[in-house]
Amino acid sequence: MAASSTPRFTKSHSNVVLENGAEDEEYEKLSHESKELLLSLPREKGWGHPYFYSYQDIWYSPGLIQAIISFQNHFQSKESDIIITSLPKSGTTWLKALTFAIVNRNRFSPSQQNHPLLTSNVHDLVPFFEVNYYGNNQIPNLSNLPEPRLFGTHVPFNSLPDSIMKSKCKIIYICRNPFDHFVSFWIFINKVIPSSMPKLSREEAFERYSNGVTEFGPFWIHMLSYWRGSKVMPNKVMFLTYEDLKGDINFFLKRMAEFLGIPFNSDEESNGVIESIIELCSFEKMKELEVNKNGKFLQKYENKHFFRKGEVGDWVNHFSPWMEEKLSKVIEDKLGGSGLSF
Ligand code: PAP
Repeated sequence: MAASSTPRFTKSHSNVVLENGAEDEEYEKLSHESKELLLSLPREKGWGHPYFYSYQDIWYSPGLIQAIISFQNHFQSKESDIIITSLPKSGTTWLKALTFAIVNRNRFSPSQQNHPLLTSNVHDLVPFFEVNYYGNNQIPNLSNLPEPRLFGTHVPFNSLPDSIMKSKCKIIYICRNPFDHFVSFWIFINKVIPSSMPKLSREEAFERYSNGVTEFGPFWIHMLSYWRGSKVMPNKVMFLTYEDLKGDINFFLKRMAEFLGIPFNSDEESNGVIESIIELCSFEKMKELEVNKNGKFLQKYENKHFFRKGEVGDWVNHFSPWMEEKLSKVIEDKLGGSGLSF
């Protein structure tokens, strides 16, 4: 079916079938228990999936809920773990690369020609709990991974496993100005949406975004969960924004290394290690790598879609005045008084 035609959904609450007969593959693979759980959860039309379901106040596609429950029940944290957390499309790729380069700088010099970040997509080097490890009904044994273990997740703070909350592991979070966040998300989803589903118009996507219905949204609940976590547990949670990193990457790179307990020493500072990491992880460098031009993540997403413009303020090219007014109001309503602003 052509991506431009518009399939409709027929729906019993136990199955999701597109009018053209294509089923939501992800739904079909779920365990009986997960399907039962979905029956009890609020549901809204999704982006890139027929439906999202609200689990612990956050919207997810069906497969993610099963994976997150497994992650919550089975993951055993170690004190040395480092967890990169984010709202999708907020700078995850960049933050993972920076963290990988900082943590492994004694194993892999950031200026060396065969650095892993030059040949691998960073999402393969720092895998996601809910996608790579606990997706597809897997319960992985992660105890033998080399330490410190680096993981990624989009799960909000309040839904992280108890094991993470009880351990002394470190969490670095990144989010982004909702205006640019919306644009990045909408464009990305339309690039990766299955051909059996219609692309989302800007207006339709914006309506859902403003109502909080995005995968891992509402964005304000996600951001505030980590914002508050970072206030209550500043040694455990570091809160960053994409705009922070764009504004002064040198300063925030040093802060990250200090937060992780591995500050740059004066030799490293004078030998240009910080600048080498910044260069290695820069948008321009990463976007042009062969692996990021032609490779795929999870045999599904083309790596090139993780690199679009990499700018602050691109939203002005996509918003009309009514959208600006509406999103400003949502931000004021939801984040006003929290101390978090963009
Ligand atoms: P993900 O959640 O799917 O992993 P994520 O990396 O969080 O995506 O966000 C993608 C955004 O970060 C894109 O922004 P844009 O759509 O506004 O362009 C992408 O271009 C940007 N990005 C990716 N890598 C980098 C980087 N190394 N430096 C700066 N921005 C980057």
